[in-house]
Amino acid sequence: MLFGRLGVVRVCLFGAVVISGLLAMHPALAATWNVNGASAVCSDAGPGDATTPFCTIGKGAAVAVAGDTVLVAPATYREQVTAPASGLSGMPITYRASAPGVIVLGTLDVSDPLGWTPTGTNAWSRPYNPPSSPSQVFRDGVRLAPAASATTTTTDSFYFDSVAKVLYVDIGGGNPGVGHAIEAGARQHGFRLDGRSEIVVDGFEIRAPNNVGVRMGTCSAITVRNCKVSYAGTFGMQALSCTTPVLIQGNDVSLSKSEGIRIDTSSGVTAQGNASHDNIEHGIGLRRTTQSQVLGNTLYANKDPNIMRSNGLDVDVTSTDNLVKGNTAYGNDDSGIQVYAGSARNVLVRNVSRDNGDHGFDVNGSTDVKLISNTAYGNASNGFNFENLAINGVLENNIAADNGNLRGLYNLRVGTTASTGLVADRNVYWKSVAGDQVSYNGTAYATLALFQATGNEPNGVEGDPRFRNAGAGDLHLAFGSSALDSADAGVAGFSLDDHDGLLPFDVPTVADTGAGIPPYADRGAYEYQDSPPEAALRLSSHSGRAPLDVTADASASSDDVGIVSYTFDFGDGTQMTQATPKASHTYTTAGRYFVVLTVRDGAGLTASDRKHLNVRSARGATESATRRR
Ligand SMILES: [Ca+2]
Ligand SMILES: [Ca+2]
Ligand SMILES: [Ca+2]
Repeated sequence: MLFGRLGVVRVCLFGAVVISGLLAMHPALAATWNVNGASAVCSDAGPGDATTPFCTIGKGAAVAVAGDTVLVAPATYREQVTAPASGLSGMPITYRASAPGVIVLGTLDVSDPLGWTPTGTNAWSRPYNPPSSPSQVFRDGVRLAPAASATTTTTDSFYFDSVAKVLYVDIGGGNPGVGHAIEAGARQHGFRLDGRSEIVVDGFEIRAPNNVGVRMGTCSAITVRNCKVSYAGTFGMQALSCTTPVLIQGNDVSLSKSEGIRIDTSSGVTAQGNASHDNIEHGIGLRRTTQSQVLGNTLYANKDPNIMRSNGLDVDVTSTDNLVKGNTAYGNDDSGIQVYAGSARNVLVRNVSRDNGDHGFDVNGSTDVKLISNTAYGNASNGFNFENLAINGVLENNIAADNGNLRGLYNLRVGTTASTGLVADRNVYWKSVAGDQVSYNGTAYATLALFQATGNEPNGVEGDPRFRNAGAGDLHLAFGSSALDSADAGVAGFSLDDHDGLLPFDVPTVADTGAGIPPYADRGAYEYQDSPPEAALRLSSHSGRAPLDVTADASASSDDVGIVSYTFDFGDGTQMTQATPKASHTYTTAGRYFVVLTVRDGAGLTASDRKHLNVRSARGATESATRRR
């Protein structure tokens, strides 16, 4: 960056506290503080410029004021970054990784064999007194189990005596440091942003803190994006008692001992486009949180090996009035998305929940929850489940397919205390094997028609949604789906843009039986989009003497909506575009030609096919030396 400006700012910074006021008037003076823990010449006593960077992120944090950037180069930083100051509106303090590989590590290396002493059991011990008592210890990157005492360790476990400050590690008898990398928890958090506002944290890799990867307590105006958090001792990220705006975006959070992302007692928090997976508890958890948004996250493989309790998304403990849109939850041990315990008036729209260990969508003890345009497929229990006084639910425009097949369960279950006020309409039900579609108010219904006799689902459909490739997790709709052009776009909570951000497409060959505007929106999380055509060309002849008559036949070409034009390029300068699939042409000159067919559908999507052709000289004529291609 601009060294001249940096120089000016540095002079100012070393000058006085009034700098933040000056910067507010002169935002162009914002400084960049360089940190490079891998540099041989780094110094926390130096200027923090590109030539002599700081060694620690903490030093950059200590000097940064509103508008500044702490730019951190790739290295491993064994520190907790505690933000000591807030930015100002429009002038945040930005912590940014300059490239991938900026690792904020929460552990200390205790691999040195001489540091360990044998005990009377298989455990070895060493004095250990880090800033934060270890909640976890790793052998060669693998978490050891916590033991209850120093004398009851088992193989691959640890115990920390927090009074005597002694760490015990049991790897089955040997010295833990011989042939192994042992890392023990030493710092509470990766980043701690408590009480701060106007902070941006961007691009860091945060590993194995004793507690939280990125901790945001009593915060506002915080953005945490593009970070990778793994092996947090509790939550990968935690927003506690935060107020709008807080943006948690584009992060990858995994292997937390608790939830990947926890949002607690907050409002106006947006979690968007994150991947949260392989955590021991939920991918994302909301508690006591309102007016927040969970958008477009991918939540998978969250699982506690000891008990089924881990959901992709858990909206829980009076978390009301939130928007849950466009998320994908799959392969979680418990339900994909659940709304629990007094979490009223949440709107779930355009989400996909598939192949989870319990329900696709589970609404329990929470009233007035709207489930609009979601897709539930292949979940072990019910696709959509309402129970325990989850009254006044709204279920419209959803697809429920092949849920509960192996457990004798249902695409939709509404328990006896949850049926009051239910509005269920315009959903698609499908089972590819025998089984009841619905359980409603204590009665099972084998078909949608039988369920419709209860007065529900006047516009429901029982039919194959024709997912593109359900076995591979692709639940986009294929042509001929039972979900096409039939959703109610006027229902409260409906989203015109689908799970992928695409708008409804009107399939001309499918009658528009939807309601609202437009009347051709589709049911489920995805809007069917026009597919490109397939071109297929046949020639009546591939060789012969000039003059050679050839008919090009494109009638085996196809399109989901219909081909509107066929273009034939015969390769000798003759080209024709027409609405019919056959064209004839006479070659008069010997040569080798390619005939190219291009078909175009009504949306302008094209596809091509080509065939080659050999025209020999006319009988008696000298073999032409002219050969084309
Ligand atoms: Ca449509
Ligand atoms: Ca249509
Ligand atoms: Ca098409």
